[in-house]
Amino acid sequence: MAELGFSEIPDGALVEQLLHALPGKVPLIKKSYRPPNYETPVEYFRKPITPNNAFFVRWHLAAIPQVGLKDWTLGVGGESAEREFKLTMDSLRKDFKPAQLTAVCQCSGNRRGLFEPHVTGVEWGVGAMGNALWRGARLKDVLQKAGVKSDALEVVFDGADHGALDKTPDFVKSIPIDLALDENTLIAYEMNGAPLPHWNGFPARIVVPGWTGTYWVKGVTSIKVISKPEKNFWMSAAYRLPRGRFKTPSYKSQMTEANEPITTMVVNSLITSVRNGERVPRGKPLEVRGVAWDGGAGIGRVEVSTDGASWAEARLGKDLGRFSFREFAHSVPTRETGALVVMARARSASGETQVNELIHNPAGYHHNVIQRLYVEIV
Ligand SMILES: Nc1nc2c(c(=O)[nH]1)N[C@H]1C(S)=C(S)[C@@H](COP(=O)(O)O)O[C@H]1N2
Ligand SMILES: [Mo]
Repeated sequence: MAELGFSEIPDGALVEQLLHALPGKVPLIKKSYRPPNYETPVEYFRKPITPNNAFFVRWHLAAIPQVGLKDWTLGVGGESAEREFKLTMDSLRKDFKPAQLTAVCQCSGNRRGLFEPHVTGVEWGVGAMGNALWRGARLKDVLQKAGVKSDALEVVFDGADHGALDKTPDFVKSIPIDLALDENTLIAYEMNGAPLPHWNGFPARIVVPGWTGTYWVKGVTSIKVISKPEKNFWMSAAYRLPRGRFKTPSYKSQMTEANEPITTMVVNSLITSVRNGERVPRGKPLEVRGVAWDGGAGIGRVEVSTDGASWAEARLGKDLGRFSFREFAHSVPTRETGALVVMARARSASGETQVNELIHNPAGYHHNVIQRLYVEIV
């Protein structure tokens, strides 16, 4: 903010590892203050649900208005909707049957800071993600009320935030019409049984389970059904991957010769019980625990290795649904002193596995390289 002596900081220019608490949040790892980009420290992933006050914060634009419930309305319409109307929070809560599901929200660029060679953008570590129980109206029910015309192609969302000095294009995102009509796509007004924190999209956000966080528009104020591909900076230039580089579904109406939008998350895992460089007394079993997730198939299995050659199947925790974190645990005996390399490899129910080598892409997305944590048994 100006009073702190910052001018506008371009996305990702300020690389910091300071812990700092935004109002209503516990101290998180600050990447930039304006716009606010804060990641969750690893310790909060030791439980499968990420608390609201520790949930990561990612904004592209610096002006994020404090939305009052009395002033907030959600406009629904667009050229491919039969009707146009505005919803209040009261009507969103009362006129549509509430639905809930547990789902991971992960930034496309989570782990970008681990890319080698280095790419520009917010230099995230491993914590630009969180898992929560989301409750709200199904988007399809709201769209049904509006009436979806047969030429509908995409549904586009806008939030209350905008660029400072109007230099940056407004953050607007669209999803394919079939995904918008999927029963799991929500307009969420609760997160883990409480209203959404301001930083995570109060009073309502779009929840697109399985898809990366960029489509989960926060502080949503407008939903439009459109018949042509949405073309704005955030759809046409940002959040794109070289065509065919990942085995994720395509967003057909948004493909170009060169690239395509990012869609679902790739399978991944995070070890939460072992610190790189940790020294463990011989004879005490090494507990390897963590969470695994993917783009919506669900986790099939997680394997653990301490030598990079042999893999043992870990126990999986409670199934909280195919869009959720899945806990895993494996106990490794430590009979001899010496170095171990602790690795976890998740496999989705559809057979995708984490990779050994980084799949490079210019924007630094989809980092799911198997972690290697070195432990010394002493
Ligand atoms: N209105 C608005 N919604 C947004 C964004 C934004 O900048 N503005 N960022 C998106 C991106 S890129 C991500 S990763 C998620 C982050 O959600 P969180 O801040 O609740 O963790 O919000 C998404 N929704
Ligand atoms: Mo993101």
